Amino acid sequence: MALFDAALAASAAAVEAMLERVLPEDGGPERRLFEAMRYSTLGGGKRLRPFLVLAGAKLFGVPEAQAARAGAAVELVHCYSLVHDDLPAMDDDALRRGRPTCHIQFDEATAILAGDGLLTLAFEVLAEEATHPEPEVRASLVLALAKAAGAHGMVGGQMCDLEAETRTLSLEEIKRLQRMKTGALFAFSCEAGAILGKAAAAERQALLAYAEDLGLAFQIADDLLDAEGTELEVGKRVGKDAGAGKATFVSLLGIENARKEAQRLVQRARSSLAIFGEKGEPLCELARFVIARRA
Ligand code: GRG
Repeated sequence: MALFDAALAASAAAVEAMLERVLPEDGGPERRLFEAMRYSTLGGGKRLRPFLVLAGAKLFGVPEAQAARAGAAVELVHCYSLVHDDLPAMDDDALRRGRPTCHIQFDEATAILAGDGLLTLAFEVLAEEATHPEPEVRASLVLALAKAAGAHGMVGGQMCDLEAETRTLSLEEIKRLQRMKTGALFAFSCEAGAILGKAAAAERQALLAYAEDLGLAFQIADDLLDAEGTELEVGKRVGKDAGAGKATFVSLLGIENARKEAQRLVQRARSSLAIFGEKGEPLCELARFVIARRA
């Protein structure tokens, strides 16, 4: 586990250095926007999605500088989603990553613009030549991230999530919602390395199968933390789902069965990586981490 912690810290450091480089700073009258973008991106976070990009890219011998750009792009989209998710019109949260949320630290309009700025910057980073010398590869990355983040992916999932506040969803409906809301970005993160490294179809399929189970296991762990964790540990408000009367994996399965389901999914995620042999070990370790984490 110490080895995995070191690998996660190293990948986070590589991506944070890239984020530091690509995020705008200084500026004239728009300086406040730049500050809000940097505040929302550089202040903590586990950097799980960039880890998936870097570990996946390593399987195919992709240079780390290229992988770090794709990792930074997915983290920018993730951070934008958190900024918008915290807004009063959405979850209305004041605490994120142990600090005031963007609209509390700045103001609502600035938080909306900061989210917009982060989302569009992600595509700029992917489209730049430094991400990959071949335009087709860059276009594939842009397309995959657009699909994952958009109406058939994360944003669509968020819409379904809002609907979940007005009626009780079934387990199948919750799985679909979570595959879109959180799973799609996990899937992109796993696919990005395969796109950069022009992986064979079977390898790409294996990574996608891993990502699907990992995403659901991650969400069950998130539901468990919401039900059992403390605000201090998790760095954000907890007990939200029960408070909103929302059906979740935990409310439908119960704590024990939800935990067992997360373990089953992690086992299956790990078995999808068999094709990579020992080289798949960092991704196996990440799957274990995702359900053992306390934040
Ligand atoms: C366009 C208004 C608008 C919204 C965008 C908000 C949104 C669409 C989607 C929401 C996506 C979202 C917030 C999903 C929650 C996923 C989740 C549990 C995030 C926390 O992820 P971690 O644990 O966080 O990886 P850290 O802080 O470690 O990065």
